[in-house]
Amino acid sequence: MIKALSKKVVATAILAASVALISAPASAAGWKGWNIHSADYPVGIGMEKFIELASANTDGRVSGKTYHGGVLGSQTDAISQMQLGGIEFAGFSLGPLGNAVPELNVLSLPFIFKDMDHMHRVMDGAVGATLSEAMRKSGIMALSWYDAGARSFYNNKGVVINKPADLKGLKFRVMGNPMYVSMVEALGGNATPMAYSEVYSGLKTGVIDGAENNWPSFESSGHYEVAGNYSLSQHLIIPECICVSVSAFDKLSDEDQKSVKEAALASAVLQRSAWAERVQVSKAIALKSGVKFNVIADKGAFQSLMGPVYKEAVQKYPVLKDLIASIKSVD
Ligand code: GTR
Repeated sequence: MIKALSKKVVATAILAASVALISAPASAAGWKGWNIHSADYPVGIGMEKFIELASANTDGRVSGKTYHGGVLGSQTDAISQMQLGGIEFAGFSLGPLGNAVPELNVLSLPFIFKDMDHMHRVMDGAVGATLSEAMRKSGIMALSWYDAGARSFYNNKGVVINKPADLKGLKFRVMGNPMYVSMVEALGGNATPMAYSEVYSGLKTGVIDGAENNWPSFESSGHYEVAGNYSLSQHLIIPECICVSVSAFDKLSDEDQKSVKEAALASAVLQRSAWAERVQVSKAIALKSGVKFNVIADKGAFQSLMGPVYKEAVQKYPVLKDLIASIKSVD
């Protein structure tokens, strides 16, 4: 009986496997997705929704799996992997992507956006479309924009940052884009680029005195356990994307491309609402654990030191001049 049953089970399994094989899409099966954060982080939630909808909308002609927690390497590694065809989709920060796409560096200019709403109006409008178009040349394209809040400074030296002079003598970790080094130096601090995965131990061992990030990353990475002062400078608002490899996307039919794009747009709606919730949760966790938090009353003092950063950026990337003007013209 047991033998007979197991034969039946095996036969059913073989049948199911062959049906799956026959119906498996030839072109876009098994897209690999990169995420630096955990699956329950807003980017992870968005990416899971994206691939689920992309698959449903294309009757399985597109399918894939998201690798969370940075197991596929740093963002710098993932960018080259996507350009070489090893990764098909990702939840990238547009900050470090500026190294591959000059236009994107406009988003790494400190205080370029008035607030999150302004950023949404810009990214969901003509500037967002221009940036998306510019990205294609790098082999990476953005299908929709995700939220990543505003980044603020935190440190493990007990310094309450209220004015630029408070950064003096502190060494901050920054993301891998030289613009952030210029930014911290213009404020009077020291900066060192470092991979995200190394920041926790850097803070713990004192290799760095501080870093800068949004509430969800400050909390989910555990940085709040080793850096007890968070000062709300909100100096950078850098969106993220559901990005796909141009070569993988171009292999799809027009209809499937449209479906995949729709999946990305729908996932962004979910990601943005998950983001808003997570900001509150993360802030509460950090404060409950004893993090000292201060609102910087005079952000103008920080802003007024950014002239050289803008100047250097425009000299290096002349294309930024018009983009800055376009962003400023959006109310
Ligand atoms: C996070 C962002 C990551 C990464 C990280 C960092 O806010 O979501 O993609 O850019 O910051 O500081 O490296």
